Amino acid sequence: MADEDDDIILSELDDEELVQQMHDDLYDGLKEEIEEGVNILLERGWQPYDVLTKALVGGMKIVGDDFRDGILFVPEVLLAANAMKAGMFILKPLLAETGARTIGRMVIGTVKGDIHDIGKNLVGMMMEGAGFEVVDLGINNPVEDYLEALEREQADILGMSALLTTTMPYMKVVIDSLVEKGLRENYIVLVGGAPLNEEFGRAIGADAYCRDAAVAVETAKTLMARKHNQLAAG
Ligand code: B1M
Repeated sequence: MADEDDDIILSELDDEELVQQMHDDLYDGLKEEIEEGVNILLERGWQPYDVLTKALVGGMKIVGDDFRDGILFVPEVLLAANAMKAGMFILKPLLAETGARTIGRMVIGTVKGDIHDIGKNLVGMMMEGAGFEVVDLGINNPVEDYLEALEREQADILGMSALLTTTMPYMKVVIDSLVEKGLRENYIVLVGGAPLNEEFGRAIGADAYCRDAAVAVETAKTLMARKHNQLAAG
């Protein structure tokens, strides 16, 4: 695909063609082209959130489908992920600009055994954009890391991400640990990741399963407001 794309001048494409081309470029792991595409859309007045969801997340969905179907393999998917991250890097400060005051502090990390971090990073970015403070623990976190960070950061919210059916049960290990230590009620626990669903969130004792980053923000706001009301009521 790269050869035939050599002559394409991104700035000459209309919005729809450009988004389509960015999906192709993400698929091909073309980091610089993705950066250029993101900048062009922003210059054309696109909202950062729309660039993120339509051009980047939309493109990653195609990568995911072909990975699942054995058309793409780990090295290609890694390149696509790097290109996606480069685009997210440009959008991050712009998404954060919309936030005003701190409405809560969240510790977030991908669980032990799992190295997927794009979705988790996106949630962190959107939470910051909405006015939360976010402490990102990165990937492959054992229960001790979560517990230590929650205490150290005096966090309100624990966010956990898992993208593998083999790693999602680890979320329950973390929640059970909070229960055992009598700390569960101190935190709002939100979980997310492609293989999860609401039923799983309920079954492991999370406060909520969040389908995507926007839902994570809305859920965090609602549950924080409820927490403040409960505290005020004594
Ligand atoms: Co992986 N991988 N991968 N992978 N990978 C999946 C998850 C998979 C579904 C692909 C497939 O088969 N279709 C499959 C899992 C199958 C399963 O468990 N049922 C899979 C596999 C099998 C694997 C390996 C085992 C492959 C191998 O080695 N043979 C391996 C595992 C490594 C490990 O973790 N130990 C592996 C490796 C990799 C790469 C390293 C190549 C790369 C990760 C790079 C990186 O993250 N830095 C990768 C990628 C990129 C994917 C896919 C293609 C894309 C994931 C992604 O970034 N999506 C993925 C396919 C898919 O998901 N369809 C796949 C975009 C992102 C924006 O969406 O992460 O879902 P997502 O996040 C969303 C929501 O889920 C939610 O909000 C986000 C934003 O809207 N959300 C949260 C996520 N976390 C949240 C936390 C919250 C709230 C909401 O907290 C409050």
